[in-house]
Amino acid sequence: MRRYIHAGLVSALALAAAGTAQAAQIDESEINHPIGFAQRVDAASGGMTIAGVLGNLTGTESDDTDYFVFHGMEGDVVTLDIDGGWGGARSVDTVIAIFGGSSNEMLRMNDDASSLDDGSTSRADSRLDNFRLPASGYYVVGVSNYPRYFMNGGAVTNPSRYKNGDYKLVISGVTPQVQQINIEIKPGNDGLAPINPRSNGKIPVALLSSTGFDAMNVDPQSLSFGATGAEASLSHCGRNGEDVNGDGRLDLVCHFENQKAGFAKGDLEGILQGRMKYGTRFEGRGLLKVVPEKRDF
Ligand SMILES: [Ca+2]
Ligand SMILES: [Ca+2]
Ligand SMILES: [Ca+2]
Ligand SMILES: [Ca+2]
Repeated sequence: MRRYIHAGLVSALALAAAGTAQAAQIDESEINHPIGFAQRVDAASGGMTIAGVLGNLTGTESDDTDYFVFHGMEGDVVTLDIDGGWGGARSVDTVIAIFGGSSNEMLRMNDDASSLDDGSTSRADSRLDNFRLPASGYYVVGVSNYPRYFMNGGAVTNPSRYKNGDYKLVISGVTPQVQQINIEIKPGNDGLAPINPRSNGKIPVALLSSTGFDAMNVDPQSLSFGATGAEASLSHCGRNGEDVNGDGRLDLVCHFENQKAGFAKGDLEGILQGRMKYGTRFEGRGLLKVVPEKRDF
């Protein structure tokens, strides 16, 4: 599990969940097994629906187990719910479990739900209700089929008895993470980046990759930048990464419309906000100085 934890370089702050936000839809991306290859999933709203398939939907059945990893906060009360496994394209009797800690200790497991829910036609669909996360960090959800039960560490019993089918995994109750990243406004400029709010130009901003943040996995369309961070000022991002600060990692340079960024006299920093392709939100702040035309002084 430790491989998912970014050595404390990434600070996370809890953000109140937006109650009205819709659950994110995420497609499973193989190869997401064994447990060390779990697919990273996160949602800005704290709720997500993952569309997955155990093995093949037609033809010969194959050996498949699916693992997904998300970040949650201590005290989050999380529900993991399988829908449509039974009665899907190829009915499969699912088993799910949640793992945590550096050795992927199995924290809870369910085969058949204790009651039917809206998304399921059979209790063969698994559901783990109200699991309280014991600590802030990364948790792995495993999806398997009966009678391949999970064990500590993430492997399954009866490995040869695989069954295939599609399913939806609904994860709810997770506090969304906001990752803090480093940015550089007007990279290459020594000292404070000068911003003239009246300019019709664009402001380049470098999103700096680090141990825990790969700028090349940013969803460019999600970016906003300006005085508050919410300004829809994006013009475009570079197609390819470039190593702006010479640390050997590719950074992403994006350009924002100066006038839409909303800077005014007295502003001391610019705020960038966005999301990773896998859903995690991030924010970065950079120094600047506003330099109005001389007649304003
Ligand atoms: Ca799969
Ligand atoms: Ca898999
Ligand atoms: Ca269900
Ligand atoms: Ca089951």
